[in-house]
Amino acid sequence: FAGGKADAPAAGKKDLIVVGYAQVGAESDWRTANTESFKSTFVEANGYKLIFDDAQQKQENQIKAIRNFIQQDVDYIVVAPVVETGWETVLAEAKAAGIPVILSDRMMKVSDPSLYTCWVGGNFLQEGRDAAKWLDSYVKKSGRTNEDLNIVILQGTIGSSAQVGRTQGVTEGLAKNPKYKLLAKQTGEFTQAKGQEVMESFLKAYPKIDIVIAENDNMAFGAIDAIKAVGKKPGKDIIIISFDAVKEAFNRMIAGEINADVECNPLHGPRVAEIIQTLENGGSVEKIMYVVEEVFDTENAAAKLPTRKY
Ligand code: GYE
Repeated sequence: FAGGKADAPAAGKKDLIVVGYAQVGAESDWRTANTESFKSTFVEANGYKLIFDDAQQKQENQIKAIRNFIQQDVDYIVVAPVVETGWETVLAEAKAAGIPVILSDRMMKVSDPSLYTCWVGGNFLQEGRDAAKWLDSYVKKSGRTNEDLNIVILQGTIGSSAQVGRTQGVTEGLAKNPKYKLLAKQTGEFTQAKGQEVMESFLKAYPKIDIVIAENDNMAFGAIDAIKAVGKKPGKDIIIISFDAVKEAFNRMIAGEINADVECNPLHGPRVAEIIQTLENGGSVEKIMYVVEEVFDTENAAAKLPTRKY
């Protein structure tokens, strides 16, 4: 024959494992690092063929991508779900086709956990709690315990598990101290442009803002520009706490513009590959796998920067 599956693999060369990755989009530095992690891991030299789809932050696009993967009869489907809910139907279709679905990064809320194989990612609730804890220690150290502190939150994509967990962790923590006054929280969609826009409107609406909590670094970068534009000093006049801890955030901490950053590790490619290898070998994997993460601030940023991988 010429072509066709029958004569494809040469002797000794195993079939490639075909993986469809339904990615959220390209909204942030974190996301770029995550995409790169998958694209560099799932290569032919490692025995894979990757079909990559960028959903441009739209759930309907991700659902379409998953349906395409099913039609192409891929070996595994990996999803970083934009939002938590609304997945039952398409996951049931994957299950009926016998294709395992691995969730990575953000979580899904489904009534039947057998609809996906496992999940690996950051503990967003813990990250939110860690941000509030850092604020507590900052307030003590800087002797501001008797001050009323006005706080705004730039939230991520509403309904994404990264937003839900971080907002919950942060607001729980803030509620423990009556000196913390949460003025407003609003989504900046995890993007720099929207983060800047929302921060501009916060600065207009509230003459005294002491603390900004940005649910990712790119929104923090946008907020920094908005703060500078009104002649205030980010990191000094207004304390900034962020999430992700991408390289540029380390530069901003070193410059004193971001005060603290809660790490969220995007390098899930090798983790998902390990899961797939375990499954290929007939092994079983944990249902929920959290990645260990740290908190960085202006005190250790310079020392840590050389060790950072994203
Ligand atoms: O924090 C943000 C990205 O889901 C953890 O998505 C991820 C978040 C990350 O856009 O930068």
